[in-house]
Amino acid sequence: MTIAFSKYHGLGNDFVLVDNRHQADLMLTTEQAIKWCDRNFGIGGDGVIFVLPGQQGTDYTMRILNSDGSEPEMCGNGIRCLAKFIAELEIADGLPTAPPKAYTIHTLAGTITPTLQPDGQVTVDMGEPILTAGEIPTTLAAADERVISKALTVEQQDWVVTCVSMGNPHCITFVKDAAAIDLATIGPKFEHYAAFPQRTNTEFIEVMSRDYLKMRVWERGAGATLACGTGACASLVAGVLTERCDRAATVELPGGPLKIEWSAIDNRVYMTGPAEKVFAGAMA
Ligand code: ZDP
Repeated sequence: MTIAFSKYHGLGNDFVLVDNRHQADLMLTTEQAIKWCDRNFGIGGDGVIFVLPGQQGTDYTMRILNSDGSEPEMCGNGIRCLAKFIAELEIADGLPTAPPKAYTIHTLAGTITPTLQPDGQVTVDMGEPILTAGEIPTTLAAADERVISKALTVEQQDWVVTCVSMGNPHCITFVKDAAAIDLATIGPKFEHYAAFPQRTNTEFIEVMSRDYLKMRVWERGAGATLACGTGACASLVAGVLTERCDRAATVELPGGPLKIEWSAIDNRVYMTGPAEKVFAGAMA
């Protein structure tokens, strides 16, 4: 038996999407998902994303497995891809999908709402950032305190870090030269650092101006990727908390730019960026 999939990417952060709307259990085992993500022995991807029936009144549920098989709470680039995938499935079902069209999506990080824009971009209401150490989670501060500009020694180097959760954990460090960071060496040391009990995603940010950040990322469970939507949101929040940037900025990732805004009105973070279908197929 083969299972149909569609391959999408958001700024080069690439995912295999599976129409899992007819059942509440994932159609793939963890082992299958790992194999599908393998760029030599499988389809290739930073993760597999499943669209399942909605829960608690939402239109759909999203679940994602990282390329190492672990399950993150949220995925910013992935949910833009998911919105496009859902539109395609609904069109195939004969349902009207005229942008702007919003979907409510249940995730492990709560309800997230992507909206398809007439120009093909997707804007996502990513919810409110979580700033207390206990919830992120990190032990770099007391459970009810924030972690803003804390000194940390990783791999015999001194860093200053700010921690933010967008449902999933992020450790942000502002650097002079993001291109000079040896991600493959330093990334895993942050990911597995003892102060991050759920491991962490790590962003290295170079501030070009108050409304333009350059970012490189080492993702928990997926390694160096070309883009990370939750990471771009967390980095903008960290930039505002440390008074480095405005509440709205462009975050340039290796795969291209995202527009991020942390609203002063509702405290929610809004992300706008592209999502593209690459190909479809069926896999054993
Ligand atoms: O938190 C994690 O384990 C991440 N690897 C999840 C994926 C995040 C993603 N890159 C994003 O865009 O937010 C998909």
